Amino acid sequence: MKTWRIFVISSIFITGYCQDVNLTFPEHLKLGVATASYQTEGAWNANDKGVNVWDFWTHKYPSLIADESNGDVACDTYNKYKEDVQIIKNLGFNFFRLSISWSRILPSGLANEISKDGIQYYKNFITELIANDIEPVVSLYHWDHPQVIEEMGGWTNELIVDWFADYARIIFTELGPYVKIFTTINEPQIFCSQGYGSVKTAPGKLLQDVGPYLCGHNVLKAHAKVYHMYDDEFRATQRGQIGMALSASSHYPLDADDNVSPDTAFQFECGWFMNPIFIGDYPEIMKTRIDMISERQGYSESRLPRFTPEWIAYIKGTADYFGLNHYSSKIVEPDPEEEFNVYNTDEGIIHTRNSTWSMSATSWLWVVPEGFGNVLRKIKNDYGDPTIFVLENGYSDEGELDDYHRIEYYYSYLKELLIAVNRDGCKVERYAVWSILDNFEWSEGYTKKFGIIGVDFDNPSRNRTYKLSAKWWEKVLHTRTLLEVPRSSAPNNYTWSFMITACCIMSVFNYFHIFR
Ligand code: GBH
Repeated sequence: MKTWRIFVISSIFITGYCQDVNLTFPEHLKLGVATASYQTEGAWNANDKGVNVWDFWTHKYPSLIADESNGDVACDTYNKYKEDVQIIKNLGFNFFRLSISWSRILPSGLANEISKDGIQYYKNFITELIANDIEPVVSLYHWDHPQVIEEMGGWTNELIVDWFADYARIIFTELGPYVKIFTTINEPQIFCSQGYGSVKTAPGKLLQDVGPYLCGHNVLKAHAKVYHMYDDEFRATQRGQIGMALSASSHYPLDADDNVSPDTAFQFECGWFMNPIFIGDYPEIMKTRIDMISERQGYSESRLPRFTPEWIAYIKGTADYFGLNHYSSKIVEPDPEEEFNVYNTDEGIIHTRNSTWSMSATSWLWVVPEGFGNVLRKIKNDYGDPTIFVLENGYSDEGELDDYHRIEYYYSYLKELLIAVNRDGCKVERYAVWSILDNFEWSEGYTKKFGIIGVDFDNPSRNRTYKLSAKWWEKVLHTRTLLEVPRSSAPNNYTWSFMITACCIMSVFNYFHIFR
């Protein structure tokens, strides 16, 4: 009887611990960190660097930034990149995602004048990474185009397609020999809708309704042109991969029977760019809704511009991987006012959250680990099982050094990632932490921190400090296994439910034992 009892109790524990998930990172899944030029570099006027839209915007309208700050110095990565490379090497990350500042390479915005200093800075940075066994992953554009280009209309002027391609050719020529992964453009849906339809991000032009789609249209053309240029002029010798990065949330319906709203929300957020690239042309739901609403608003033509069949074919297939930035999820429902023929937004969706989701320091970032797995599976199913690079994933707080919540976030999200990869076969080959350093968080200034390394922004030397999450990551990287959140952290739901179940089963067993 006693042996039996021991057997039952130990099986409860064993089933508790041996979850059905393989928590080991497969060999082909490389782990890295991500940053962006304006958010980290500083040196905004070093040598001949030109002014970009974020320099101009933060200097002219400081009140639009939460703490009235800017990226003039930021993390001073421009001067401290060697120190950062050592940190990344010691932690054991496989790759480093950085972006290039267009106006540091082309002070006049255009290709007539190339900055030797700009090229040299990135060459030094990238060769330093390679010398330390860290793979460079390079974005050509993370929101900071030259102000002079903006004066000429920025992303709303179709000529930017050629200007961007000229800039890209210089990067491929100078840096392409060292770089195997390029991202053309980071999160166009954010800078197109917020930069050309609101004052949330530079250039902050209120071209409501029309501007965002015009921007998106030129982004897709510019991306495709650069992709084809890489194919024609560089791929044979450089043999790299090139794609675009989009942020995509998971969407859950408020009403379980609503099987339309989640996909509609996804199409307006991600399909806007990924449908033309992976499937061909804008998503049907965007075309029908924007056409219909534009007509009701009295426009003579749809606010969503159309591609010719030639452009549709030219854009389709221009990605060697699906670049995904993922942070959070949303609850969605149809806007009830549409029943009365009131159209408040093009997508016609109300976004809320589930009250059980815990929050970060950032208003839109709720912790919903299962949403990560969902979005990976949706990409696999909807876009033909592409290679996926997760190029950003992270959590914000107020800057605590004992950042248990950040570790819990990474633990729970990575577990979902491993389920999607090891169980469901999602082809994820890169995963990047956003971010290695606390940095300039756009309109939130330095008030929100995403780093696993803290930066002292009050100190001119911008000292770096390891947070607990960096130390946790170091262990994960050295074992290539997802490790439990350190003990002193509050038990998570899983631990609680496991303990309660174990107690119940044991009492039931005792009950029978006594009355037998
Ligand atoms: C990333 O974008 C950026 O690429 C990176 O530069 C940035 O530092 C990082 O996020 C952290 O913010 O629900 O209407 O309030 C994330 C893009 C922008 C996606 C805001 C979610 C919510 C808009 N996110 N968006 S809303």
